[in-house]
Amino acid sequence: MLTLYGSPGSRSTRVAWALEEAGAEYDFIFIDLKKGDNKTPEFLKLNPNGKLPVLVDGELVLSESAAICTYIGERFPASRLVPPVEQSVLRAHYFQWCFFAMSELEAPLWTMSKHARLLPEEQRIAAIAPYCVREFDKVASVLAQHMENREYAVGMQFTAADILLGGTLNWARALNIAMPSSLKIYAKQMAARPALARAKQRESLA
Ligand SMILES: N[C@@H](CCC(=O)N[C@@H](CS)C(=O)NCC(=O)O)C(=O)O
Repeated sequence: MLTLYGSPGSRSTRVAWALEEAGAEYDFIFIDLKKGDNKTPEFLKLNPNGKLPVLVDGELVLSESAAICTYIGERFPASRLVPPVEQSVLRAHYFQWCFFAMSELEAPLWTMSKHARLLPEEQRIAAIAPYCVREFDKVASVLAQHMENREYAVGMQFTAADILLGGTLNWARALNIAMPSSLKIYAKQMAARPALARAKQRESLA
C-alpha cells in the first residue's frame, strides 16, 4: 500500500492527482502545516527538509512532487503518465517540461506567495510581487507558444508533466495573474480532470 503525506491546497494535491489518474490505492495522512506537524522528529525522518508531499511505498520514502509524480507514472505504467524508455524523444520532452514547471514556472509564484503570506511579516518584501509577475509572464509566454494548438504538453497524451504545468497554472490563476489565452484554456482543461476532483475530495476528507 502506498501512503501519501499531505495537506489540502498544498503540492501534495499534485501527487494525489497522479495517484487518482493511475487508479492507485493509497492511504492519505494529513500533515497540519499550521500546527508544525511537518517539523516533528517523526516527519523529519521521512523528509529532513520538513516539506510536503512525501510518498511511502514499502521501503521507498520519496519527497519532491515532480519526482513522486514520475515515480507513480513508472510504478503504474498502464496509466501512461510517463513515456516509456523506448520512446526516448517523448521521454526527453517529458523531463524537459517537468523541469520547466518546477524551476521556471513555479519559482516566481512560490517567491510571491512566500512574500505575500507565508514568511513572518518582518521578512516579507512587498515590492517583490511585480518582479515575480514579470518573471512569470516571461516563462508563461514560452509555454503559451508551445501550447498553441496542442492539448497536452508532451506528444498527444496526458502525462504527469500536465499535472505539474496545469497545477502550477491554476496556482497562478488563484493568485489572479493574467496569462495568454492558450494557457487559460489549457489550465481550465487540466482543472476539469475528474482525477483532480477525486484527489481534492480525498485530501479534504482526511
Ligand atoms: N520542491 C518541493 C517543494 C515542497 C514544498 O515547499 N511544500 C510546502 C507545501 S506546498 C511545504 O511543505 N511547506 C512547509 C514548510 O516550508 O515549512 C516539492 O515540489 O515537493
